[in-house]
Amino acid sequence: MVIIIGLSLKMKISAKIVSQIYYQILRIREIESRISKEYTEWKMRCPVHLSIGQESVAAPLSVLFKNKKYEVLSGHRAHAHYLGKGGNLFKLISEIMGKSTGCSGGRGGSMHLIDKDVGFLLSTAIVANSIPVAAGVALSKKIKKEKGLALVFFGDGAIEEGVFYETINFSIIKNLPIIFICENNKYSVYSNLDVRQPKNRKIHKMVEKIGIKSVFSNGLNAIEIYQKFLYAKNYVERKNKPIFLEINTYRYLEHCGPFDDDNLKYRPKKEIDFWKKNDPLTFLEKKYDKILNKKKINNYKNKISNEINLSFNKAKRSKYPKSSIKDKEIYA
Ligand SMILES: Cc1ncc(C[n+]2csc(CCOP(=O)(O)OP(=O)(O)O)c2C)c(N)n1
Ligand SMILES: [Mg+2]
Repeated sequence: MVIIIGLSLKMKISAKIVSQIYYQILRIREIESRISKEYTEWKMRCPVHLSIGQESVAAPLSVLFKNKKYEVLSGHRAHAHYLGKGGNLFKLISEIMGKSTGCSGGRGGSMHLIDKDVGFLLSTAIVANSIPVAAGVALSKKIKKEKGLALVFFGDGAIEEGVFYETINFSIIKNLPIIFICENNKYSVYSNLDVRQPKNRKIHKMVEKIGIKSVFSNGLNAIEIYQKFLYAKNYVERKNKPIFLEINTYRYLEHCGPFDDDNLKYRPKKEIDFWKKNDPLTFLEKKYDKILNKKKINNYKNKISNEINLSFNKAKRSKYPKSSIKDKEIYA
């Protein structure tokens, strides 16, 4: 099958792309699940915001944006983006364990991942904080006439911060090479969008009215997400303009931590069941059953399991940073 690359949303998809996207979703799922499982062993002490359920948003990075000319910034829920971008699993686990072999030297933890070697510039605990920084990255690229673009991931809660609107405005005026990705999981901690934003608001439609091209993707279908990312990439690279992408998705676990918190009942059971029934992995397995057969999936699982075992064991054996460097490269 051929992929028609262009500014059309009607693209054919190859078996290779389906397999690559599925593999990356599965890989992120298995890694996040292992973090969740091992968290109670007290080897990881920093807070973790896991992306189980939301993996398909990050998966296209591994196919479309691996090159270092594409620079990624993220927020507090960043493991998936780091992994999708080609971040090293051993360095991620080391970082969460606070080891010197971590991507941020063991001093950042889960919410402060930095790995310039793969074009992952930063993640931050302050909601919306990375949005203006990403515009700065894009502006710098434009001034220096560098190839590539900036991608910034944030949640539906981040668009409630003033800096989001300032940055969208600035990026339109300056024609910045940037993709804004709003990962809409409907919740900011325990609060549903209903109590935070006007009823029936469609975020991408509201943002489009500011004057930026906006695209929505159904988060249930990872291949649609991939197609929308490809469209966004072509749009920015050919038109030299910014674009906004809203993807609806759902987190399975608690806002922060390794467990589920369904007992708190802030999310209707019907809603949780709907998303889990339409899990991104099951969706792809059903839709592309000829490509994603049992043998292939088992091979993938074995490969991923080996990678996870090696990385976790090596991270556990690694050393903590020396106290003499405790004041270096720290910002507050
Ligand atoms: C400026 C700021 N306000 C509040 C918080 C506390 N806080 C941390 S995560 C979060 C929820 C953000 O929701 P969203 O942006 O939708 O991301 P999600 O957790 O759903 O991925 C909040 C309010 C913070 N870290 N920074
Ligand atoms: Mg959210």
